[in-house]
Amino acid sequence: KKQTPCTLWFTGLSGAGKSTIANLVEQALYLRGHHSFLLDGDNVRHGLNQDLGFSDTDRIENVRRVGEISKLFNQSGLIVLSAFISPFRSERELVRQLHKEHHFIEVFVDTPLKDCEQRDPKGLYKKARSGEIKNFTGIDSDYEAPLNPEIHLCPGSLNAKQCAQVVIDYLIKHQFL
Ligand code: GGZ
Repeated sequence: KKQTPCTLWFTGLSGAGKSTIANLVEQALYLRGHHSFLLDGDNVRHGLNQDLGFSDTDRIENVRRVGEISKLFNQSGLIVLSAFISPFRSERELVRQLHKEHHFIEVFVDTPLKDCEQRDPKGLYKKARSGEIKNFTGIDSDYEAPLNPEIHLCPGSLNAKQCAQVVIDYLIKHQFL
């Protein structure tokens, strides 16, 4: 089915819902007959980027590599969904510049820290608070929220399925699908 390749770049805190929403968008794209590829910590940090940790320098390199991979998949015609905290504005801007004009779609998954910390599905915030994990985003490592994202999702007021629908509607409205 006809599609314009683009990268949906999901950014937000750990536990914000990036991967959950990205997975639902991918499912919806598949059902509509589109070809996409999802990149997240699970398939990238265990393989290509297994040499990287969570220092600022390593996160910057993580995001840079994922940006380059996203671009390559775009060039092969795919819609890419990348779900990484990607905490720094400047690296997200670099990834935007790598992409063809208007083909980088920043999706801010705006779940407040207190909500992420309350849910804490993997117990990581608890460990970060106790000092067992260092450099944890939102606790002792920065998160720079997007200033002007193409899509701003508030999972506090919409469920994951509704958030995914907002993304699909954006793609249709801007003629990517
Ligand atoms: C943040 C960490 C950390 C630290 C491990 N800080 O909720 P999760 O578990 O599944 O998602 C988080 C994931 C973040 O990896 P990213 O590649 O998205 O980060 S970045 O874009 O900043 O490079 C979390 C887990 O890894 N995790 N230690 N210190 N998240």
